[in-house]
Amino acid sequence: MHIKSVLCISAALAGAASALNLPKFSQHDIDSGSALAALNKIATQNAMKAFKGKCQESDYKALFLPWHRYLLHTYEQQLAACGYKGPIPYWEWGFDTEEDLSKSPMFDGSDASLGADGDRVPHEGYNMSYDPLARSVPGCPFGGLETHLGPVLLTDWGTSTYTSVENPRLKNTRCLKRDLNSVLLHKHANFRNTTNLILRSNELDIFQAALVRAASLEAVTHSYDPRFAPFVGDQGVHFGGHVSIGGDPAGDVFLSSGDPAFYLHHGQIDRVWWIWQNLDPANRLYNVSGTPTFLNSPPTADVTVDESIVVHPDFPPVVIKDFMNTLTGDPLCYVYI
Ligand SMILES: *[C@@H]1O[C@H](CO)[C@@H](O)[C@H](O)[C@H]1NC(C)=O
Ligand SMILES: *[C@@H]1O[C@H](CO)[C@@H](O)[C@H](O)[C@H]1NC(C)=O
Ligand SMILES: *[C@@H]1O[C@H](CO)[C@@H](O)[C@H](O)[C@H]1NC(C)=O
Ligand SMILES: [Cu+2]
Repeated sequence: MHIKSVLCISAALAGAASALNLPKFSQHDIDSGSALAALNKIATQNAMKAFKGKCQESDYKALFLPWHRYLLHTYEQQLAACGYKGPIPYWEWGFDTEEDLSKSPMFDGSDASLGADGDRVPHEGYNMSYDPLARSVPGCPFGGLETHLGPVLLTDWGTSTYTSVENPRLKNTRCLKRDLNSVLLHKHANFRNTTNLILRSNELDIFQAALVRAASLEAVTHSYDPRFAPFVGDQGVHFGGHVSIGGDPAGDVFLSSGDPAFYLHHGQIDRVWWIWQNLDPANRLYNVSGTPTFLNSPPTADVTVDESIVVHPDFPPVVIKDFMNTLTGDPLCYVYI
């Protein structure tokens, strides 16, 4: 969303790259983000080639990616109803992995940010700051924003235990908190992580597993059925973005969308999927893989693009197929740049 921040490609990677006719990237290109920008550009060119100019103004597994794309779409519609005419920006994690996240344009307290870094409260656990947004500079964007649901599964700072309330649907008003952590972002969502995820995942099921719950790309490929790889060890960019925002409710697996930063993080998730799709649209644009149940429990049939996804409670079910291609104009009409 903001502008600023030794060649040793493996045999597998070189093979993958040449199959798609991609340029060869040096390690420096990959680590600096210029490879990711180049991949985005190729994906945009491919997407525009198929574009016929008819756009008008206007859970995990197979569903994970299209479902969140629909969620972002509903959010954008809600923002438009409130007078916001722009698109949802994406959070390019790679720009924010070297410095303290409080210096990120996302979180620096400037007018265009999503709030400032609050007072630091030392704590154990990830050993990072604990930033209660409510205590941040008066007048800062979202300062004092309240959250009402849950918690459902909220990490207790300094421990590996969780807080939950008996009925998470009851109103439980408290101030939004964050626990910004660029170390975790660097560990899971640096430019190398994101670019390798795109370059090395030739199959959708590998891509999904590595993005959402990778032990590592290698473990996904060799140790598990990628469709059902468990959440263990070194997780992927999706986890990285979530935990580096942290706090309440962003650190709650079930309620993380209560922090406005969620939508910029998932904007980037959608962008990464979009780039991956549009590097090979003939094979990837309409491909879904997996089953609709979490970790396939209970076992269910493979999902197809003719099935529906639902974002409760205010939006109608939509057919997955309509959310695979972002350039049909019905309903989606966007590219990433
Ligand atoms: C936590 O950070 C403090 C200050 O940087 C450091 O002194 C301490 O050793 C760290 N603790 C752990 C467990 O890493
Ligand atoms: C879709 O992805 C799955 C999993 O990666 C793969 O097995 C299947 O062949 C792909 N289908 C198409 C049409 O590319
Ligand atoms: C992400 O990058 C970090 C640092 O380069 C590395 O330690 C980690 O294993 C990578 N994660 C994955 C899933 O590749
Ligand atoms: Cu998420």
